[in-house]
Amino acid sequence: MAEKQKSGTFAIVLAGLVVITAFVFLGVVLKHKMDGESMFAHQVTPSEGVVVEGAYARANGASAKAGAAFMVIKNYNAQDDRLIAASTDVANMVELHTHIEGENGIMMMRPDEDGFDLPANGEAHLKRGGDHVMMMGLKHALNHGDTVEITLVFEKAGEITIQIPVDLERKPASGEAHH
Ligand SMILES: [Cu+2]
Repeated sequence: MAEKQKSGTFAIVLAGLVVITAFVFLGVVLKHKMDGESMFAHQVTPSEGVVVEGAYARANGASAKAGAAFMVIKNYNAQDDRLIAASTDVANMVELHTHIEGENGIMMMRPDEDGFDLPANGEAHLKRGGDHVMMMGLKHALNHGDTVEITLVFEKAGEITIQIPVDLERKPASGEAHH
């Protein structure tokens, strides 16, 4: 009888240990998930040698559902890099877009899945009628003078967050088409 009770107690203790171990494991997994909040946090190091200049954002009118951002990205590093993603709080979705000429000769924009080349010691020009950061599903109007925060994600340089002005008055540089 005493022997039976003993093994019964042992079984309960064992079951308890299994439960505790499971909870500890779950806790570790959850903590990991929260630490890795940013999708790219684990695979990039802080950016160095990549500089963004002349950036601005615009949208076509206060009721526009989408806006775009343009800039010059300079890579002072000796290795090629690539802009692979971007995000912002002002839009539901951000895509890297480029313009291609359609069958009818009309320029159309489409997502560039590969991202934008950023050659070693070179530049990437995001401009009207060319490559641009597309902000889709704007949560509010982009008013002239507003500031928009955009995080750019580079393959090697990692994340760079920039504050850029909404500029509805800037004209495309000569040779650039309207967005
Ligand atoms: Cu676009």
